[in-house]
Amino acid sequence: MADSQVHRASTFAPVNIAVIKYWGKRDAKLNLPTNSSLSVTLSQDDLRTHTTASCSSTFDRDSLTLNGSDQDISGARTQACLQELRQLRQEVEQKDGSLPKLSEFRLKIVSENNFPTAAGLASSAAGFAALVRAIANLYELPATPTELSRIARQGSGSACRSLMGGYVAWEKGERADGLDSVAYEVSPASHWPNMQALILVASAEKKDVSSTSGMQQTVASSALFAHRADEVVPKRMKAMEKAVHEQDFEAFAVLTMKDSNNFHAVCLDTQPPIFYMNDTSRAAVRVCESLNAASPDGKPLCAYTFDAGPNAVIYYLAENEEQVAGTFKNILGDKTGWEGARGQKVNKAGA
Ligand code: 2P0
Repeated sequence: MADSQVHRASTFAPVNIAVIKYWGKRDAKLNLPTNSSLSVTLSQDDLRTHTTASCSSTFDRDSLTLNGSDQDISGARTQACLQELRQLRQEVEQKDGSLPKLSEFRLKIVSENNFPTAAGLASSAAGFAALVRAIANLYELPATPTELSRIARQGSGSACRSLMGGYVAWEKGERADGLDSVAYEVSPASHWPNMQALILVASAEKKDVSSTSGMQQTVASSALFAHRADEVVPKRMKAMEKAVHEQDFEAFAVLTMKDSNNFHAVCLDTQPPIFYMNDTSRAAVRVCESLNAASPDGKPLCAYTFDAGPNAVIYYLAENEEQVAGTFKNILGDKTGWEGARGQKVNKAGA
């Protein structure tokens, strides 16, 4: 008799915000980056994707819904993730013949984001990380977070960094097949527990230029880009890992702000130019700069960073909450183009 049972597994994956940015691919098909990157994983209690993966002999097609609407999963990136996970399950089934043949069943994937999709809030990162881990859990794969990061990377580059909590690096790798282009934990969140992030939403609308096409245009046309990828980022990766290991907020803040500005400079140097930051974003930079200029010991109190959109993420230490978050929230009260703010903790991502 055919097995009509529905097998199911669920997981959460958090958003990560890079402090050394990924921008540029050395291999678009395998989704391999031109430079390494480093991010901070935010608490999954707030911004996160929740995904349930199920499979059954009764399902007639693979499907994915996001916030209730059916998604196209025929793209090469999603297919690469599904095929690889199925193949790994097949290998497990071949070793243990008593296991149900889940690899032969169609998959139903149901995802919910609790934040705006594609508005520069790292939705694809949390989305693909949750998709890959939910299916890996469903298939009971004996894979480590680093192994899963290699699969999630093929869905969306930044997703590989959302499979771990705390401070996470994505090593660009040297191999043409991408097997060494994976994420690793630099330090767990508990190593630097007073790190905080404040997300300032300037616009929750979908961004004009997708990251994928924006970075391709940058690689093809920016004269500054090679210098960033070859010279600037490799030095900053080392310096940022050191700053995290030593809990050196001054170094962390300076590197974070410089790398955000360098990334937006190569966007501006792209043909046609890409403007992710707007006047509201620049106002946040000025607030941050004036807070830092007024710091009693001359050391930065906060650091801004902007991804592929106008929203700001402000990193600061808990002891400076009142000064930093208080100042930004007062400004928000003046309605200067901000739609809202969300304080984030940097916690360990749960499995
Ligand atoms: C980052 N961003 O490191 C950088 C900073 C945006 C700016 O990773 O083409 O959506 O899916 O691999 O991961 C956004 O790029 O791009 C990104 P794909 P992804 O977080």
